[in-house]
Amino acid sequence: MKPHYMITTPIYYVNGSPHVGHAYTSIAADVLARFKRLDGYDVFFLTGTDEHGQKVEQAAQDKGQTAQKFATMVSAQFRDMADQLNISYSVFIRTTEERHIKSCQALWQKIADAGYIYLGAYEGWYSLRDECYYGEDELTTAEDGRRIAPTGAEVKWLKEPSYFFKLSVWQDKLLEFYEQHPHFVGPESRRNELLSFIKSGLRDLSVSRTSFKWGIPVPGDDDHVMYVWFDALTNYISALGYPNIDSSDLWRFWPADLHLVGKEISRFHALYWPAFLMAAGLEVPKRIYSHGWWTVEGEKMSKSVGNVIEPLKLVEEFGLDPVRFFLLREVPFGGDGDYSRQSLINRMNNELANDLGNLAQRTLSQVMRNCEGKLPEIGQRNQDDEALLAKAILLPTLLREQIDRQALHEALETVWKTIRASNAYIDHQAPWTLKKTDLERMNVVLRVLVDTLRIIATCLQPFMPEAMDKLLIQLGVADSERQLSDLETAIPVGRELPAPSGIFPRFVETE
Ligand code: ME8
Repeated sequence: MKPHYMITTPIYYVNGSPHVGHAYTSIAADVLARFKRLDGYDVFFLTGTDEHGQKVEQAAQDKGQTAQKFATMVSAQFRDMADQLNISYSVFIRTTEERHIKSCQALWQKIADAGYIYLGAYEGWYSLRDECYYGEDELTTAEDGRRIAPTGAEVKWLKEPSYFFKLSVWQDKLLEFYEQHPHFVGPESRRNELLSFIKSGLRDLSVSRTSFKWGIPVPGDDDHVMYVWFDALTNYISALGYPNIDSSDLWRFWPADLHLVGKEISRFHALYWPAFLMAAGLEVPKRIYSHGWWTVEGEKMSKSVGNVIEPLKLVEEFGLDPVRFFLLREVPFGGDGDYSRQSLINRMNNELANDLGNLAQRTLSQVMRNCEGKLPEIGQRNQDDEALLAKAILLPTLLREQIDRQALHEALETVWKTIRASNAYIDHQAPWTLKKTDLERMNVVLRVLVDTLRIIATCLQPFMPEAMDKLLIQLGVADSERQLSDLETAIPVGRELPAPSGIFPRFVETE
């Protein structure tokens, strides 16, 4: 029996096309999912689209379309993006699917039956853009008198009948939960923020709307549709077959191991969602990790500035794996990052083409030329050989721990340290001169390099699946030998390697 692991991305709003921010979360989640599979886990990886709510209704109206048709079109763009980015999702959920709607209504009913939902009236400062209310103390006033939310969105005074979720009664339970699960929220700074938010006092949460129709009807009261966040968060269990938890084979994946989200939605995931689940008597996910936000050449990405980076255009120009690598290598995961074309090109040329690409090329071309293209014997190793191999052999252990902390940038830096050490080793050992002086030693050096490259390529598969597939083929590693656990078994001496070819071309600006 394999251990199991469930990971999710946010489900993306279909009010606009996918951009590099969405691609970032999906790629990061994909790396984590692939790493867990590589390590022998049975992985359930969920992504999808969030299709209800006033923002979507309005975006559809602006385009003169029905909300359903518009949502279907934009959802297809998100799915296409996921496919083109090689995102290995298990299920792509849409919140307009019947199974999801039924699931939300069942969850609502369960919470209402338990006494945690009541009808009241809501009035307050509402932001259409953020789809939430703000307190007076959170607002600023613009020069023209408009009231502005901390996100920069305009707010308007709104009054409507509304169902409320009794969030206030969960305050102590949440605090207790946070105390008992110190790793529930990452990074640490986010956990502290959320803790002080809880301690400042939780108010009941308005969970229905009457001001628009594009949403899931509240059971027993068709005048109300569910607040889009109640609807959206439920995707994480509707995809597993909730409420049919006894008959659904997928329910074994609950509670999820990780909800990966952007930092702006951590409150929804780390407060409201656990409270809903506790109220329904369900288990709470194990961890919520929020990563930072990307800006573009120092500016916030926005349609009006015209600086939105489309992920598929990046891929077209630079190739998929270099883009995946760049996004995860460039900034510490959890912190904010800035996209700049030049830094992408630098990473591609320095770290992919020079550091890793050349190492592979230099090693494999010599095996081809000087060992008849066959894997040399392990032979008699000296201290230098053992030191490099010891570094490489340690990689899976180091990476496991880093991946479980979502420290993706650290994982890459760890691998790159071994790549740099391998380059220093090849320069120092100079197998090209050993060819003339000591053939036996040359064989040992080349074998050490091939074995080190095999470990490096195996560990990098989650980050750059296509490029590492190419490299592993060139290293003579069969499909059935690519799990972390396979690294304990040496590739037999004499295995024939195919002719090597470049894996990471240098990027040269054309004009
Ligand atoms: O919030 N930098 O959907 P959304 C980094 N439907 N990540 C970014 C980003 C940026 N500039 N822009 C977007 C929603 N993201 C809800 C979620 S979940 C139950 C419901 C990523 O389309 C990041 O993951 O606004 C962020 O949390 C998500 O896209 C927001 O996507």
